[in-house]
Amino acid sequence: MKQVKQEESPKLKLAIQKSGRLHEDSIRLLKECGIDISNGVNKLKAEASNFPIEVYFLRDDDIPQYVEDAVADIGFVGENVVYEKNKKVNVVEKLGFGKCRLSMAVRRNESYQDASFLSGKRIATSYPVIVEKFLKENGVSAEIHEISGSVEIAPGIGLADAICDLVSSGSTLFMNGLKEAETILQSQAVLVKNENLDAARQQLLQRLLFRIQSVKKAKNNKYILLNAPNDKLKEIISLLPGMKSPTVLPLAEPGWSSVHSVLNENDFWEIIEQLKAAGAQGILVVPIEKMIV
Ligand code: PRT
Ligand code: ZN
Repeated sequence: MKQVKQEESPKLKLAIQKSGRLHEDSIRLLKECGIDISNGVNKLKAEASNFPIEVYFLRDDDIPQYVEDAVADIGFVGENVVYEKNKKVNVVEKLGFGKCRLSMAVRRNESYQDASFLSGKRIATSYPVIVEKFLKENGVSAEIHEISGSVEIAPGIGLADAICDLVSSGSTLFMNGLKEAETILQSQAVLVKNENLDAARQQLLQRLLFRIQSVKKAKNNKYILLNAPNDKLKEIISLLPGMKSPTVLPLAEPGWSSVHSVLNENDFWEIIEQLKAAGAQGILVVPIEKMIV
């Protein structure tokens, strides 16, 4: 009997870093999005059991190329890598982890005022494309030495007068007698996509993005519960934004109410102080797991 070939439903192919600084946060984000992947530490590929997605484990440097070539539909990768590789991919969403900055650094005793310091000097970096663009924008000509690792030792061994490298805490620079002179790029992990996703995959991406955005919003917000005397309610409510407006419930004790709301992490402490000053008591703050708005 002739078999009718079933049209396979599409899967979204996602590339993430195989190992390194972005690996665990990438897996965690998927998990927070409710996507369980069989652990494929020593594998190239893993499948999700509950979302049409296939995860490829790759070196971060290769991810932009794979996404441009549609070997992967989307990828999680640092903006620093995206801009350095300069491939044809679209940056769709910042992911909120892997934060760092790409900075110029010089010996601690040098006085760096601006990019003109670099004129005629030797700069060691793993980011020649970004550095060249920076020099061009600043009308400075300098010699770029591309090296792939341990860039921070270059000035100490006389290989360069300055370096351009990723910095997070700054301790690597400090330990090598260097200081951060100028930040040229703020970076974090981003979701990139192939420029020509078909409609079915674009729809899957929208579903994934909806989940990622809900996870990110939840992380930036806290749920707050407090008790307020009724004569102070108006003032207290005016301090609280809430998703629509705060929920107010009467307490068993006459003259008191319980107020529930959502606060943004950024103005959190300031609002708590104002709430206390306005007469709020028994303030409880709890994390939000997902936030669908
Ligand atoms: O094997 P693969 O090629 O995939 O990994 P990799 O070794 O190229 O990259 P990896 O895992 O080191 O970093 C992956 C991504 O993490 C980078 O592309 C950045 O987007 C992001 N990231 C965030 C960082 C840092 N913070 C960071 N601090 N990447 C590197 N560093 C290094 C930096 O190069 C320097 O050597 O950490 C040192 C500085 O750190 P501090 O804390 O001393 O300032
Ligand atoms: Zn790499």
